[in-house]
Amino acid sequence: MEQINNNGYTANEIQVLEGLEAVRKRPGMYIGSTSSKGLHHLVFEIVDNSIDEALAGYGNQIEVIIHQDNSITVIDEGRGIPVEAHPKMKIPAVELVLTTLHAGAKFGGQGYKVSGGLHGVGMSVVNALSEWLEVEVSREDKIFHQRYERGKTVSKLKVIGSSKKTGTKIIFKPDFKIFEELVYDFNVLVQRLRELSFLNKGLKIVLRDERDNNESVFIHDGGIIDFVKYINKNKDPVNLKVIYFEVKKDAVQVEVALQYTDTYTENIFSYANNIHTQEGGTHESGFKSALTRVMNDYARKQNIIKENDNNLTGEDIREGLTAVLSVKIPEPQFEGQTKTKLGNSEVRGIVESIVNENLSTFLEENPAIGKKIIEKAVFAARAREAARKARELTRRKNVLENTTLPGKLADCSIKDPQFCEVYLVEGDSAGGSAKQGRDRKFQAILPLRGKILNVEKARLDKILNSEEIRTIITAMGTGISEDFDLTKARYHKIILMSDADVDGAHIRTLLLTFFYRYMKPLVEAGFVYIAQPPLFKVKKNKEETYLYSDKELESHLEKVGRENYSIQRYKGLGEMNPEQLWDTTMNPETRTILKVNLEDAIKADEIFTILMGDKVEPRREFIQANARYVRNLDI
Ligand code: 0RA
Repeated sequence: MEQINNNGYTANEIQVLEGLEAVRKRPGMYIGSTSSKGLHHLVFEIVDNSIDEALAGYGNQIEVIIHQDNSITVIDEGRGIPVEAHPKMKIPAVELVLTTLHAGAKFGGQGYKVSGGLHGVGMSVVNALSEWLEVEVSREDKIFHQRYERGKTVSKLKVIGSSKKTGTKIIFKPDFKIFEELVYDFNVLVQRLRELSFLNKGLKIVLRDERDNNESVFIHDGGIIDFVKYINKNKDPVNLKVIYFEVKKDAVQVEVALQYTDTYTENIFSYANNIHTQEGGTHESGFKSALTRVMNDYARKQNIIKENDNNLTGEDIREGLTAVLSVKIPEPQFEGQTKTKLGNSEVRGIVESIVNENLSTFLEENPAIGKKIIEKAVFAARAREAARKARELTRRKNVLENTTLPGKLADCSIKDPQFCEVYLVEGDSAGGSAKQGRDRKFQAILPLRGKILNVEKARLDKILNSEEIRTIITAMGTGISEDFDLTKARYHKIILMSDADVDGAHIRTLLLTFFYRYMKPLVEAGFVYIAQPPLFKVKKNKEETYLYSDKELESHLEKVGRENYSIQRYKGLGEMNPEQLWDTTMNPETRTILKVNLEDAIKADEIFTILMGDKVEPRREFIQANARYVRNLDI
């Protein structure tokens, strides 16, 4: 006879419950964090399962609803989670899936399981971390229902109605005992659901927010072709029609979409089983080598590059390229620091041969487009050669002057970069105050004169001709682009400090654009910050208070009473003396600095293209739409 404890569970099942207790004890191990990120992760975990069902050919619509109380419903039109009793455990399969770690894999393990990928912790983790969760399965003409609380079953699986349709509906409320943040951000869900709809063509995803009756519907019959168009919507294309092919080989499904634009940046977004492989991997390297090879072969065949000319480099060929590469494979292996690098070695050759064959064919059939693309790459190669010469010149100059560091940099005395910070300061006068006010042990100051070159509108050779930019590069110590080396960074905090006015905002954006385009790993490492100087000083009797926003000013004035006070509005950093600058903006004990976070590379690319690129109309729209958030953003 089986031991039954006072919860009414059998010994077998107790083990199951203990499994989920582990999830509640260390949620971070299963969903990364209990911050807002983890909270949103719960939704994606459920949605991934519905997408697996759709990819297996069952159902093509998924609905996500945010309720008033921030509980979430996910509905799909798949087969419905099986309900029959597990032969050994004697509990319904659906209950097992929701109360056992990794039980999902035991059922119908066919097809490409997204849920076997990066996150793939299974729906039981969502259940464990929810105050409550209810499931409704429509199957066999019936609707089944079951409820759980904090991962524990609280009601039997019951038939609550009948239905001719099939599908699964899951409602859950994230547990306030687990999560630091309980409010869902519509835009965070939009971002990922839109991405999923691009990656799974024809799949309709509806997102409804009952808190403010907002709704977005995502459906892209063009799949990743639409994705590329979306990324390029504010750029001018070289090939109007997106190049696309989709091929399946040895259970590996490969989809490629690409379009060249007249920009200078390379944008390759690669995915494996719907997971953005930020660190690349075998699929991406297979793609890149095929692209380089096909383009060079074609250029030689067309006699655009001659017998004695060098080959075009991969970088020349990828200048201005936007590509989405999506592979779906049975058992993806994720490696790398953030587990976003595809490791399956067999995928490299498969992608490489597919791209070789299909891209060659495309170029043969579309010679006019092929010629345009090759000519662009040849131009890029020339510019790169000019840049290389400029760079060598810079190197040689530095050697001649016998000092790598620019004269106007006031360096810090400590040498361990981990503890060092550098302030890039707008203007010589603020630079002077900062030099006097700083703690010279660990704070370096680099004053910048006025606006740096807009790197979005220039190629590398021109960029390197700018003295201001060369100064920044030498001060950072890392080199740029292909020469960039994060381990050589001289400071682990790079703090942009500019005036709180229109020009200051412009300078900040120019600097950010430069760091994003030429020293991206520095941004990704979280080394780039924005200083927050105060906007106001309120003086009442002898007491002075610094305030950092209009809102702060308002609530401060409520407190002190609106009599006998004076307000000073700071327009520039130069209006503060060294001591004030230290107290308000530079002292690590009291200052606030904003870390520049570019987790979403697509969004970041879009913002920089819009803000710094050629087109005026999207820029105006962006600024109008974001005016409330970005004070004084004027480009
Ligand atoms: C296991 C087996 C089968 C379907 C599912 C799981 C399934 C899971 C989820 C999660 C959300 N929606 C879902 N839809 C289906 C196959 C069942 C069969 O063969 O009928």
